[in-house]
Amino acid sequence: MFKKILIANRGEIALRVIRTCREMGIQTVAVYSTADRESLHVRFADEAVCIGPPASRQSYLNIPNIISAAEITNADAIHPGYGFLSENAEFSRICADYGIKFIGATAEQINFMGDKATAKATMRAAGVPVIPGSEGLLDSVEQGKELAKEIGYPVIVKATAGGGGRGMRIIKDESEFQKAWDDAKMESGAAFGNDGLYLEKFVEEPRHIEIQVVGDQYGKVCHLSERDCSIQRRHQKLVEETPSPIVTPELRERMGQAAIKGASAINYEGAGTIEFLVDKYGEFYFMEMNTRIQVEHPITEEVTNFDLIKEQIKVAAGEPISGQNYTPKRYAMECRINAEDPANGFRPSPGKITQLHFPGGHGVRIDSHVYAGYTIPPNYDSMIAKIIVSGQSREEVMTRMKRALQECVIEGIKTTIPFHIRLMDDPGFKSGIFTTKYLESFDFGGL
Ligand code: MV4
Repeated sequence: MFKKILIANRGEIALRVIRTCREMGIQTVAVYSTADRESLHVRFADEAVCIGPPASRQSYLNIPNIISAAEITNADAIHPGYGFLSENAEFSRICADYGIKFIGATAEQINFMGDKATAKATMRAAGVPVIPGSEGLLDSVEQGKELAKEIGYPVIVKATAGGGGRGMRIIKDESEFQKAWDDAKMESGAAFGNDGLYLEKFVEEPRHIEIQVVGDQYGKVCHLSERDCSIQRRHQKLVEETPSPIVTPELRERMGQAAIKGASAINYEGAGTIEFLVDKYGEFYFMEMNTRIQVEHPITEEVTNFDLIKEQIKVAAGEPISGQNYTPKRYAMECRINAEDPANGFRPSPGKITQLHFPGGHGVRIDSHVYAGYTIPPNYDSMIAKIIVSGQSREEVMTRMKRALQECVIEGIKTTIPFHIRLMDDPGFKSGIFTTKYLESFDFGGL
């Protein structure tokens, strides 16, 4: 087992990793930017190293500084959390070169899954259902139009280097094709330095459902069922829940087996997520694979009793997994509390938290790094807390979540709490029948 892990991240996920390390008897090293001197991850870690100024590029994305911090503290592994360097192939490779275990995917796996057309081809070859479309990249706009005519409009062109909704365009008919193509090419070239595009049938009003997998170094992969992440706004998830209200035991079994096939095909080791779109007919299709721990991992922990960070660390250290798939018996939901104003287009609201009280009680878990008197820096992600609630039914979880949200006091900044309270009372949300477009027509007025 590792003796010392450096956490190459900040905020709640840095704390989350430190907590599990402490329980496992593993020493921890925090790294921090000058904006995060007063952060809890710095105080809770056994050691802390300043790695640069506030800008992410110069601190949390600064590979030489992070490797130096690991070298001088003698860390034998690095946990990258989510975001930042968690899916950076170069960083994974450099850690390996320095003999530091990267608790995440190999450089090869990250490159494979980071190129979406390649990822899709790999999954298709492994027998995972994929959305009908081009085989690999499109060579020309003419080829794209030809294919679109065959499979039928609407179609979508996507940047192979994209993901999370960037560099894609929906095309309703052939007259829109040229402009959508030019725009997507331009945008992806500028954003990713790679303007390769592929084409798919556009799936209308889907649900976003992802399967959590864990693999070990001996080729065994298990799945821990799904998370429904359909409640999101502009590709930012706001609420996640498990089990999904629309996933039947039969669908779960098929999606779970597909996820295992996909992860096994790339010898996946560690915690990963296979994202699927589920259409209105209940058909599911591979969308992307995330080779990191995700923000919403706690809802899976609450229903399975696994500590997913501990699983990541154990498999990275070479321990085998039991290989049991999971069938849900409980319910869990997460609300992301962001320092944003939901009444004004979710505009960021950094600043000082003057008063703070987090909810507690039966079935309530808070993952957060903030405290009364903490100043939220403007440089990073606006998420300040996750309220995670579990219970015996979806109804119980929604009631408990509303109670927890009402108990929560955060003064000095605006937060997404008023939105979440309204959502817990919303008939459409309560029905369990909604799509990824749900928030497009949600009334955010007067929050
Ligand atoms: C799609 C799609 C419909 N049809 N692909 C959005 C993020 C990126 N991972 C892919 N995305 C989509 N791909 C086809 N062929 C609709 C989306 C999409 C979406 C997916 C999941 C959750 C929210 C979404 C919001 C808008 C579009």
